[in-house]
Amino acid sequence: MAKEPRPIDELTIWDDAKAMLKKARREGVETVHDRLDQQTPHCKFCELGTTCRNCTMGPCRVSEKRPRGVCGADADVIVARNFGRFVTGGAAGHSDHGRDLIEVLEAIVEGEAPDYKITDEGKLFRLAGEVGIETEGRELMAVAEDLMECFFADFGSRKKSVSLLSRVPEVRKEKWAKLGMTPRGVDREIAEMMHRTHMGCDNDAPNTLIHAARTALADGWGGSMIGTELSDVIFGTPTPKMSTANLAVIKEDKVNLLVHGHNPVVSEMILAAAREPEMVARAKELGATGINVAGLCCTGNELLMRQGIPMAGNHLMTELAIITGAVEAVVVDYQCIMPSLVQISGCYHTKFIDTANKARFTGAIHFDFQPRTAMKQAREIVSIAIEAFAERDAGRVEIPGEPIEIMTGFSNEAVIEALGGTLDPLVKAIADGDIRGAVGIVGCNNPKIKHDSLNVGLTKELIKKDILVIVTGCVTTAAGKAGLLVPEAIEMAGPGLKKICGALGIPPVLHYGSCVDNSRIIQLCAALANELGVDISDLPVGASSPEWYSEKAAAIGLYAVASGIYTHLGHPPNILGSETVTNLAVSGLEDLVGASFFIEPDAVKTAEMFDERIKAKRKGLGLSE
Ligand code: XCC
Ligand code: SF4
Repeated sequence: MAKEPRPIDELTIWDDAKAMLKKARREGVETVHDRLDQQTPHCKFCELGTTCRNCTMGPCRVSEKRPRGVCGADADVIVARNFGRFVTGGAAGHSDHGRDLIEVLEAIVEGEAPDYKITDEGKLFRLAGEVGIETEGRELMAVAEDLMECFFADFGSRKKSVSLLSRVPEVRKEKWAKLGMTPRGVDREIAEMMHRTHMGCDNDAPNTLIHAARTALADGWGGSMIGTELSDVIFGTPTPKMSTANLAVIKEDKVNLLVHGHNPVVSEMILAAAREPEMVARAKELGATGINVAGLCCTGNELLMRQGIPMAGNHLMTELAIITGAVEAVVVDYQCIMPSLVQISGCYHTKFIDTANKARFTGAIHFDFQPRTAMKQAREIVSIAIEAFAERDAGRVEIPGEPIEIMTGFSNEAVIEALGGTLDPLVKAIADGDIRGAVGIVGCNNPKIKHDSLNVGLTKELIKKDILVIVTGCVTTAAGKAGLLVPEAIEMAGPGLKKICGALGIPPVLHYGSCVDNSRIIQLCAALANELGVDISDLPVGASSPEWYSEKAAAIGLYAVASGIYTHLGHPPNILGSETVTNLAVSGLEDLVGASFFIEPDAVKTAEMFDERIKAKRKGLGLSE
């Protein structure tokens, strides 16, 4: 018997989402929430992490009654192996994205990417300097070539550590070295995890988890960081700017093209093509007033940060955006793109276009997007969107609400510039207790959690306590829609934050970019620690992913913890079937790396936990609570 669908009010906190969920039910369109109902209750073994499918003597499910798999692996080993592979999947995703940026840089250096260029030359030289490349008196392209080689080598097996570890405080690096946690090469750690978790290899749960942390660190300080930095080099380092968010950024009178996925290599070019006069002219011929490129998820964040495009929604809004009936095309690259978007597009006039050979969707229009032909392909893609405008059924269009203002573009470079060129004013504000600490709230939506309730709830609780919040990924749109990403949001903050942010004219919640841009946050933490001459774990900072769902989020969480940052998750990963693994995650890691995870589904309690932690760390630094 089919289950009753859950009441729409329980699914999301947003009016735009509710309106589209109602429309979906009216029009018989299935969404992620319906499918969650079909899939629950989930398999208990899988939830606990105690299933193993790593060989064909199994699959095995272990429990109190049957404590060992066919090979003899117990729950600790199985859970650790599963979690290790889970984190590794995330590290691979971010890092392969980072590699794609190195390949674009390579194509630029070789003169094979006529439509891309080095936009931030100063940043390229600075980066080269940081990784020990000679820059004095050298040509831009020669330095770019060396940097490209250096970053490619960070993926391999010939280094003792990835190059951007140059940013990490010495004490932290010593800790990692002692633990065997120093990330050597991105692909190496990923491959080694697959090796270790083969039957008959690493059968000691803590040892597997140490390598999981090393793999995550290779992501955070390697693949992700390279992704962020080279995106800045190629497309420009973000600076503060205003934009808008929610479904109302979709315009009834325009050709609406949504970019979705993660990599700006595709979406930047789509935006450039959509801005060409010939394209706009064709859209007008068909009766539109122009072309509107809006973002979903992280490629949306990338373009929001650098180009100020509006944000249509986060993860759980992606299906709903199409249900407005006003979207001509969804253009995707990779990661977090629900395959259901193909079916939903098919219910409307929407063209679903994929662009990566490594992320194809059955039923999509496919482009093998390449640096050499990028602009030509982008024009073809935009043309498909424009022509689709003629097929739109005006009777099925419903765009809810009004767009909300947001401020974006806070790269570390932009923050330091706003502070007058150094971190000193920030250090002083922390020392004075005006800013008591900072928490990065990052990550996803998950249909198991009322959409954005925790993302928004926690952000509000923290700023009340004078804790600066930095957001990335899908939390961005959540914070934005809640009115937290504008300077006026200081009214919701505590007195200290109100004073500092008010003086600087910035919001108490800073948008720092996409998921790979969490590397900006750890870089900031490292810079603060270096400035104070302490370890990252001594800082009054934290991280949180309240509504996470993805392997990538687990990798981010683990590199944050391994970097010394106390990290909250709104619900646990599938590890509870092993006491050893669970205890290590929520307390044991504290002894090893000076930080651990904590799991808490309630926003108020979570904020209290952060508050306690920040008090303790402030005390440790000799500061007032
Ligand atoms: Fe994906 Fe990055 Fe999560 Fe959003 S936040 S659902 S991972 S798009 Ni990274
Ligand atoms: Fe079962 Fe061991 Fe094979 Fe896993 S590796 S499926 S526990 S026999």
